[in-house]
Amino acid sequence: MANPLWWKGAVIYQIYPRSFQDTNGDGIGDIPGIVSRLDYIKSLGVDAVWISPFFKSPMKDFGYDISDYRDIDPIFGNLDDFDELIEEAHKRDIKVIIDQVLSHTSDQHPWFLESRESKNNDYADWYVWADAREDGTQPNNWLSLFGGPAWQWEPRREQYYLHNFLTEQPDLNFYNPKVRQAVLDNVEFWLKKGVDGFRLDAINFCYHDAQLRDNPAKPKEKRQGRGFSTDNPYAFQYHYYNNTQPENLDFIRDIRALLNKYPGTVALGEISSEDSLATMAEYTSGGDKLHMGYSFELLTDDYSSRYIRKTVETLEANMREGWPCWAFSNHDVERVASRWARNGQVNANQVKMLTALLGSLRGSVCMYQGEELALGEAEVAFNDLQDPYGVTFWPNFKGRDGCRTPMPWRDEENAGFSEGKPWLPVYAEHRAQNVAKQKQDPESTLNAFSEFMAWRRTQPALVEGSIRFIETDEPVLAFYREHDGESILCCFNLADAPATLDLTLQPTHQFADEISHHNASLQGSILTLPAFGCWFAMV
Ligand code: TEU
Ligand code: CA
Repeated sequence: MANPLWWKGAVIYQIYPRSFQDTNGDGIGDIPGIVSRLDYIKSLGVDAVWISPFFKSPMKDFGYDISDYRDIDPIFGNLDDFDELIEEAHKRDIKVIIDQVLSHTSDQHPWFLESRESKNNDYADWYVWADAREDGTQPNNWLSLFGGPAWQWEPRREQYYLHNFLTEQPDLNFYNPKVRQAVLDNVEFWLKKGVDGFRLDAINFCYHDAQLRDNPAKPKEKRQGRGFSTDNPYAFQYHYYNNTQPENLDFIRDIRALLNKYPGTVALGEISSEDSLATMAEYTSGGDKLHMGYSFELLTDDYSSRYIRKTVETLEANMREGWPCWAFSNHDVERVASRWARNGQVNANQVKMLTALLGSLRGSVCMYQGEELALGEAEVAFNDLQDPYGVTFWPNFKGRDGCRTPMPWRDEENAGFSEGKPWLPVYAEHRAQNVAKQKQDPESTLNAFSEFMAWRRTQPALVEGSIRFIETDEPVLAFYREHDGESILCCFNLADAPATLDLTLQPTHQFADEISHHNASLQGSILTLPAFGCWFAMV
């Protein structure tokens, strides 16, 4: 019997399908491309894939604007290809998590095309419609994350509709029970297809404040950008009312009840609220809501050991029943290899250490395609830019294309990604970091990644143990993972110069060979970690 709790401590490899592997030369990655790379994914030693959206879409937000929830966009293939993907992944014991974008649809979705026509059609109340204020302006001060007001005027109805993201992504009205049921039916369609779970996009955005109250202003010193620049006016408000309403919890319970009918399936919620650590705890509590919350807290610029420890401890303290999911990179933020680089230089040893650190935190982890290769953020010229978010805020914020460029597989034109012209150029520096080359090199980050993951699997304390930090000074971070009477001490040097730690203990076993890429040495009680080194020992 398969383990229904497979997701606890799982390593989840995130695939951005447009940029993974193209098989038909149109320059866009596709589902057959993912199938063709399943052996590679297996060799990484990961448990699951999370695939960003591949549903029918006008692609204004590259698939996060869905016009048919039950079909594959022809760019990516068809439903038969998807069935094959599930079958081939499962043959290799790889679980498949797919994205579900429930809070909004595309403006080309049939529900919206009907809804916008009049105030009394069958779908009139399926989206969030509101009258203009007396002077004709928007109903309130809510903003779109991607720029401008969150309200778009619709002349057919002479009303505004709400969109938290692009104008082409109208928000569904979850106060309408028909909407909730229709959304759940779409989710069930994929459960019946045999998926193992969902990453629930922007799941705290389903409900808005029914009274449409204005969001309060946020003082300058409180503004911070997680994935968006602090000069985006979105950062100038507290988003108390346009998302994270208490009603969300009821809907999440409905999702969980549905998943419970399909044992072994999992819900990983993307939560980006004002206080996302507290919200994550709330959204994953009680055993009747999300299985896992996806934390944004390590997608920030701060990599100090102080910050990482505080973040993890705060979440642990809040989250008693829930299970966290950590990530350093995804398709929305600058890749960690450059975001946390010193002097702008991607450093292979740092990336090896970060892989080990992420893989040692308590929780599940998402590793984004290319993280195993130490890919840094690509520079994308304005003329090549695809992301509308980047186009709006250029050059202060360059958008998300820099983390979305194609995977480099081989050292050749277009890096083995496509026979045609890629939708975003392959980044020249990435070509030299290609998979084929790294496979040959015993010291590569790719091999360090697979070796670490293979070793991690043999250590239940790392997969499911508790976490307890010890006092350290910058730049060292150290904690115990404990499980069933076994205790592994995990130490990391976050800086580009050697550092020491006084341990006053004698390990029963040091893991040196297993993680040979991270050489450290213990003399007496003094542990010396080389630049970006790490060290593991059984104590
Ligand atoms: O992102 C939603 C989201 O809230 C994050 O982008 C977050 O707001 C941002 O990083 C700042 O905190 C999801 C998808 O990941 C993104 O690609 C889509 O564009 C967006 O939803 C709309 O569907
Ligand atoms: Ca293709």
